[in-house]
Amino acid sequence: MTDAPPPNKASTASVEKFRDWRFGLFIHWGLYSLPARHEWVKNRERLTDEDYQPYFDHFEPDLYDPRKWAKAAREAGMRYAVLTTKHHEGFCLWDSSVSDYTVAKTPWGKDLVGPFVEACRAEGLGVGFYHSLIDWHHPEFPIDVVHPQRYDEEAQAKAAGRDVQVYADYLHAQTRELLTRYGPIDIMWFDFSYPNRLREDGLPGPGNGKGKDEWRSEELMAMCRELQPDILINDRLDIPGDFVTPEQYQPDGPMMRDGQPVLWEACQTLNGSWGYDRDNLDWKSPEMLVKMLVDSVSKDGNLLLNVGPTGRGEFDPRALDTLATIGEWMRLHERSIRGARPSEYTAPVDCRFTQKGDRLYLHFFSWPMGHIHLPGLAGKVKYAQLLNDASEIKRIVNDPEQTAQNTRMGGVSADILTLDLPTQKP
Ligand code: FUL
Repeated sequence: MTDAPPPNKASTASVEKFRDWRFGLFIHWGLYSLPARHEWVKNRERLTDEDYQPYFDHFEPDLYDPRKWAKAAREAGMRYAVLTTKHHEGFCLWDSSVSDYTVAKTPWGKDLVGPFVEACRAEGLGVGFYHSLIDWHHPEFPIDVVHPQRYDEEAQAKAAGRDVQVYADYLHAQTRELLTRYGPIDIMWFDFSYPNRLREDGLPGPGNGKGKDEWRSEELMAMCRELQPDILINDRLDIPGDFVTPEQYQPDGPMMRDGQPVLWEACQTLNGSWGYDRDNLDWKSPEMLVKMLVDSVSKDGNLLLNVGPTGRGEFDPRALDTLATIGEWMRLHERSIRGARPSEYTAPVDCRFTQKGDRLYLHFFSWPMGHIHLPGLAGKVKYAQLLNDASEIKRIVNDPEQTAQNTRMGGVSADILTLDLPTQKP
């Protein structure tokens, strides 16, 4: 007999699996990949449904090969992938039986989600579905104050007659389809909770706190767990989920909820957009992204790194290069990431510790050129080596010079372990 998880919480096994993965791929793909100017283009440019229709009429990703995506993720050292089944624009990447606004009705004409799930499974990746709670296309979606084209009076009046429960039924039916058609799914990544704030002009803003009533969040979450008992659900339904999702920032330390540590995953873009954004030049360097990964793991979190495929279904070469460079780093340093946890020791400035069993990994964000002093670690480290080539690092315990310096400076600690490092960063 297996232990059924409590209805409001994922099982410990699912939580630990997710913690061990540490690094995942986020994929934002939809009609917005065609205008190629950010996934919020419909909102940002106040595009009407009519303006947006050409993207539906021209959606034909003839180069779509999710095995290539899954392979690129695997080689980058990622262990799971989360795909946008539907983003805020409302377009469905699968042949939903409750909507005509699906890939099945575009020139492409067939399901994209099933092949994605199969490809991930073939590469041994966990699978997650991102699903937007808001919908700029559905006729009964209530007044959407974050979608400025509906701020005008005419739109407000129209929205007043909308039946939010019809939309909630639709949302629930779609979630049910996603969780029954494709076998076991590891993660349900709903998006998003309305931020709790007023608009600048003082009118009630998106922070009306009504999300969970509009979406019937508790019922929705219970259904997900009933259909997929091992699933993990994020925190964007306006009720607590299994993990929290800091977006585009690294938290200061392990994340807490009600005074207790909480499972977390930072999501980050490769550039200034989640969807494919052709002209965006704001790319993060692979080095910066590796630091984000290390930083997350050192604080007991995961990193979900995003790629926005093109309208033809490929990853931009710049994204592939970045993933390959991260993969090269992971090839040599994966042991310090996969399954690793934070350490009880405090790392020196500009360094991070991760730990697995009795192995302590010290990561340098800037190379100290010579040696580094680790207070409190003398006598605790039996052997030290560089991770990339296993070459020995000489250890000096309570270096007399260092001790003298400490004494001159007021004495920091008597238990200093000094590591003798190459002057050149390996
Ligand atoms: C946000 C969305 O509005 C963005 O487009 C993106 O999907 C990000 C992960 O979540 O809330």
